[in-house]
Amino acid sequence: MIRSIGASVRSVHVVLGSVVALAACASSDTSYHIETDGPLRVKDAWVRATNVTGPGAMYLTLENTDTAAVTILGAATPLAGAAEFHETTEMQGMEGMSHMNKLDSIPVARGATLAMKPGGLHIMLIDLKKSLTLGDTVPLVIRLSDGRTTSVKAIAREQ
Ligand SMILES: [Cu+2]
Repeated sequence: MIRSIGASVRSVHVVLGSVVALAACASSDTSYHIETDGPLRVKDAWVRATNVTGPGAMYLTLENTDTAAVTILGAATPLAGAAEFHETTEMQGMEGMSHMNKLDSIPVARGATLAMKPGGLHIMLIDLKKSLTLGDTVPLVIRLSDGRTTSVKAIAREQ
């Protein structure tokens, strides 16, 4: 199983194709940075470099190495007003348009891996407090329903 998405989903916003095309580019970076802290093992965490303040997007792969299922409830970074877990989906019958749903909780089964990448699951950084230039580090803390946290450091890159 690659991932399981929580049932608790609500609609946040609709974005036009031009924005989404940017987000759909697959990563070609080969860096394989692994961080282990708490019950989640995180690797290859990155944010899209942006020279404007506004929403940013973070991607990472996490594995639940705990002895039981965990539930992700949220995330926070000092560099943004809010960090939300979103999933991008194509809107049926409306070419070029996609839709982002905010996930209020994300269950991750024991041993399961959750891959966040452009065009799918991502962490939206809302109200970025500074531009993200190549090589910048963005710290983020992921919060679980049992109160535990996992710290992540994401590197800014182009895609
Ligand atoms: Cu989003």
